[in-house]
Order: sequence, then structure tokens, then C-alpha cells
Amino acid sequence: MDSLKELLAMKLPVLSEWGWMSNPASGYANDFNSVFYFLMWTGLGLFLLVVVPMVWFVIKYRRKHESQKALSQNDHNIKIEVIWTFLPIAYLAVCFIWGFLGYLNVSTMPMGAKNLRVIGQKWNWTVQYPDEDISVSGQGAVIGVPQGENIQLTMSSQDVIHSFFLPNFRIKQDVLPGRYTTLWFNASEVGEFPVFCAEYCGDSHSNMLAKVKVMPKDEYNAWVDGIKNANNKLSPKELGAKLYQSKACVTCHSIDGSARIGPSFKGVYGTTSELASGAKVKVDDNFIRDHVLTPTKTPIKGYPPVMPSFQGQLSESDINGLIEFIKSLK
Ligand code: HEC
Ligand SMILES: [Cu+2]
Repeated sequence: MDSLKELLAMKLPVLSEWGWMSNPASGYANDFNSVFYFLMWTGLGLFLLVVVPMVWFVIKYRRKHESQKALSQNDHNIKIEVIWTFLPIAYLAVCFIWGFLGYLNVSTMPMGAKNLRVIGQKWNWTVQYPDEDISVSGQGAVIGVPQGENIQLTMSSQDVIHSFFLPNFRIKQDVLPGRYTTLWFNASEVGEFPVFCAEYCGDSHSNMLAKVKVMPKDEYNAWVDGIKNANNKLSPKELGAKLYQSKACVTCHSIDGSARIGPSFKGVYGTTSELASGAKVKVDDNFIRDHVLTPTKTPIKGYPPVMPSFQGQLSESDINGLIEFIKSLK
């Protein structure tokens, strides 16, 4: 959880000159800013152009006493009407075409991009790297990416709707159950950038944090090797302790006996638990395994049945590790 605290303390890197927009850090983030500032400043200028003379005319040409009458009335002026119709059309066309080109760029996946798979789940992100055969997950997960490469994210959700939001990259996309959505970016700046869930998804939504770490290519390769080695060297119990954090069991299960959303893991191994059906079960290897893969089959009495299934997310050795870890918490 230290990484989470660190993340919560992490400030969004903001532009120093204005102090209101986060630093642009992707290939098209600057295009976004240009369109935004264009719309804002021209919008402000046009607003003043209309409102200032309007207020001034109202004051200057108001009727000063009751008998005052207009000396002449103009009702048509073709020239002025043509101007005030076509100038705004030209302006709106510029706004539309500029914005639409940017939209096309973001929503068209580039050819040959490096593919990462993102899974949203209450309440953390898992990112799988098919090329490198690694994955990162958990609250505060560090998602390493190489600088200056096109990266495509193929995203889906394990449970409810989440939304993957990277403010510095100016991208955000809903992550849906039962359907893939995609995003792409090209990280131009080396550094660490926060990832938020931008779709309210339950209790710990605000803790659903991670960060993208952009590294030069060689540093990125070393980072990948580091993750591979770390996983090979762990004992089953150590692996279990790591998965307890990275698979976010920690959000719902404590290891010190205190109550969270689910029962504490402390001393649970070898005891008897009562199911919602009233049946009694012994918490042994097989029960833990089944409960992690299909939790809804054997819900424990007195708790909301909110535990997600980890089917397909844990290897055989991962499950062994988790069992050994729970067993060790006497
Ligand atoms: C979203 C919250 C949540 C997450 C995440 C979660 N669980 Fe659970 N878990 C629960 C709840 C709630 C229960 C009790 C109700 C039920 O059985 O569904 C439970 C029950 C259990 C039990 C049975 C405990 C007993 O008293 O017999 C085990 C074992 C378990 N979880 C293991 C895990 C493991 C291992 C992970 C991580 C890989 C995990 N859980 C992740 C919520 C969660
Ligand atoms: Cu979410």
C-alpha cells in the first residue's frame, strides 16, 4: 500500500505558466492544447466584441425623456447581413475541421503499434504485455512504456464500467465489460504520469490509481527484465504476498484480523467457515482455490457477495502461492 500512498501524494504535473492544465506528454497532447486555447481565446474575444458594444449602445442611446422619438429606423442592410452570416460560418468551419482532424488522429489506431492489454477491475488496473510476456497490476501499479513508440491499449472490464484516464496524454476512454475499446498514444516525455479511473465504480474508485512510467528504450528493456527476474526468484509464500497486493486482495481482505469488505486472512486457514446457504466448509487448499476461481459458488455468510472471479488471471503457481501465503498468516 506504500505505493498507493505515494501515488495519492503525487501531484499532477501542471504547466507552470498557467498552473491549470497538466503538462502535455504525448505526441498529440499539444494539438489538443492548441485547439483548446484557440476556442477559448477566440470565444472570449467574440464575447467581448458582442457584449461590450451592446451594453454601451443600451446606455448611450437610451430614451432620455418620454416625448423623445426615433428620427429614422433602418430595417435592412444586405451587406452587413451577408458579413455577419458568412464570417461566423467560416469561423465555425475552422473550429470543426481542426477539431475533427484531431479526433480522427486519436480514434484511428496506427499500424504496427505495440499492443498492451488493459483489464479494469474493482479497484485496480491490470496491464498485460503480450510481446514481453509480463503483466503488472494492483493499486499503484507502475505501467512501464518505451518513449517515442506508438502504443495501443486494448481494454476490457472484468466487472462494471471503468474509464482509463491519462490527463497528461489528453486521453480518456471508457472500459466496458464484454466489449473491447481501444486507445493509442505516443509518449514523448520521459517521466511518471498518473492514471485515474474516470467512471465511478464503487467504494474504492478513488484509489483505483496507477502510473505510466515512460522510459528510454534501453531502460525500458531493463525494467522488463527486472519484472521477469523478480517473479522467478520468489518462494511460493513471497509470490503469494506479492499477488495479495498486486491482485488487490488487500482492498477487501486484511492480514491483521481487522474487518474489511471481506473476512480477514489472519488465521483463516484450517478453520471452518459458514456459507450463506448455512453449510459449513473447511478452509483448506481446495476451498481457497475454488473460492478464488468461482467465488459466487460458495459465498461466505455475513458478507456481500462482491468478490470478483480470478479465473484466467492466476496461473497454477500463483494459486499455490496465495494458498501458502494465507496458510502462513497464523
Ligand atoms: C472486491 C473485494 C474482494 C477482493 C478484491 C477479493 N475478495 Fe476474497 N472475499 C471477498 C468477500 C466479500 C468475501 C466473503 C463473501 C464471499 O465469499 O463472497 C471473500 C471471501 C474470500 C475467501 C473465503 C474466506 C473465508 O472466510 O472462508 C477467500 C479464501 C478469499 N476471499 C480469497 C481472496 C483472494 C486470494 C483474493 C485476491 C486474489 C481475494 N479474495 C480478493 C471480497 C474480495
Ligand atoms: Cu473504476
